[in-house]
Amino acid sequence: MALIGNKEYYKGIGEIKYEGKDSDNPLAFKYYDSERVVAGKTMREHLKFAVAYWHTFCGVGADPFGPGTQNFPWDQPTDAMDAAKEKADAAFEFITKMGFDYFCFHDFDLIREGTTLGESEKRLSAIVDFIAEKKAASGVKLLWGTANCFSNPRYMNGAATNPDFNVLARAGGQIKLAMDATIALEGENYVFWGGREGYMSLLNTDMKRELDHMGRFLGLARDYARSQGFKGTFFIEPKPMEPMKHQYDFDAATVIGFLHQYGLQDDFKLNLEVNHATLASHTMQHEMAVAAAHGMLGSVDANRGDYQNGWDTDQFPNNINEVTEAMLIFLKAGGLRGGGINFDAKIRRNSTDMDDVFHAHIGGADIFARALLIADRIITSSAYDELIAKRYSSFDSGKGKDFEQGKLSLSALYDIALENGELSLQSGKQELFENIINQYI
Ligand code: XLS
Ligand code: NI
Ligand code: NI
Repeated sequence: MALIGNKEYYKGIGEIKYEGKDSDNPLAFKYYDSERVVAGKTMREHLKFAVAYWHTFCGVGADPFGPGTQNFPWDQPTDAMDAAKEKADAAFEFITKMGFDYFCFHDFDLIREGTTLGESEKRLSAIVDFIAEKKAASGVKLLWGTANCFSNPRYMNGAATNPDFNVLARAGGQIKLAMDATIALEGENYVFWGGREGYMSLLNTDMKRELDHMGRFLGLARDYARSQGFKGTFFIEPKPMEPMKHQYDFDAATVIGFLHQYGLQDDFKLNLEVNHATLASHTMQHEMAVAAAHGMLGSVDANRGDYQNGWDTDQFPNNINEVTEAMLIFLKAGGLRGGGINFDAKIRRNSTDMDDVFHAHIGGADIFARALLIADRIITSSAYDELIAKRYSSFDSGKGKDFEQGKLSLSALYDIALENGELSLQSGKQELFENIINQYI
């Protein structure tokens, strides 16, 4: 395959191809057959896999107990622009070798932040020009861009919810530039993950004022992007905590309420992340069902947490039962509203070979492809849909239908209850449902 830069970073690894489940080639897809049609669309169209710039090309494996373990050649140059170009070369080499169509970034994943906002602006616009050429040459697209308004110490008390107006203004300036970069790279969506929008202690926090600021701020950001011709969707990515003790974008239900409160519901949808769902004591399926019920199932950050310790470990997905249940909701919702499946996941600190990140993304793509196939078979060939319909069939006709159509009062319910007398129990049949999932896996 043709390399775009002149150096090869992932040496000895070619384009990853589909070889089927009986292949014993570890560097091949076993289930992700990009052009295979499932439920009316190719796997490529359904899944829109994206590589997360931050984990795959910036994260070097540091943890609170020790420094990074992965020494990337593109981090060597001392000049910011040289390092950023090398990183982009490596990124496009990796994404094209994987055969994926998309990537996602934070502003300062692309290039190191400058010492002033003006310097950062120059750096960003130079690297955006460079990446625009690589995009055009490779056909790789931008699923979404975002701004990192949580790492720099200036944001320790939040960005849009900072009690200091000047920090809020700085975040505004930074997000304007991140939106400019996203628009210049033809980003299909723009994400807000409020990394420090929340509080460490409620004692020093005026919650109502902070929420009002965040609502107004997001409206300004939307208006700016729209004025620049951005037609894509804005996504909020819920997460209940970490780094803050409590974050305002707690979960899907909280964010949907917030969006309606501040009049943002027509432009914003949700980008849901598996490990954020579990941190909120939900399953990913729950979060997706909540979003889908409101027409706001926008995009997915795919990863998984650790079942024993519960942290935001951002591991690559590999639990077929969970992903199958998620893909059932995905298919029933008619897919994602504008987004895709972004692998917001990192290899472990002790995974230090250059091929480890390939194994990680191959596994991630395969588990989603396999789950998509299984979910489609459950919907088309099993009794699953029929069983659910049966549970609700009392609303399909008669008084149940009248209720759904708004034709009954509470007194009418009283009359029906009197007339019915004692009711027989209706089983939820949970074990039967669980067995169907298992049978089709
Ligand atoms: C962190 C978030 C972050 C967002 C983008 O937990 O998942 O990576 O996806 O800022
Ligand atoms: Ni996360
Ligand atoms: Ni994420």
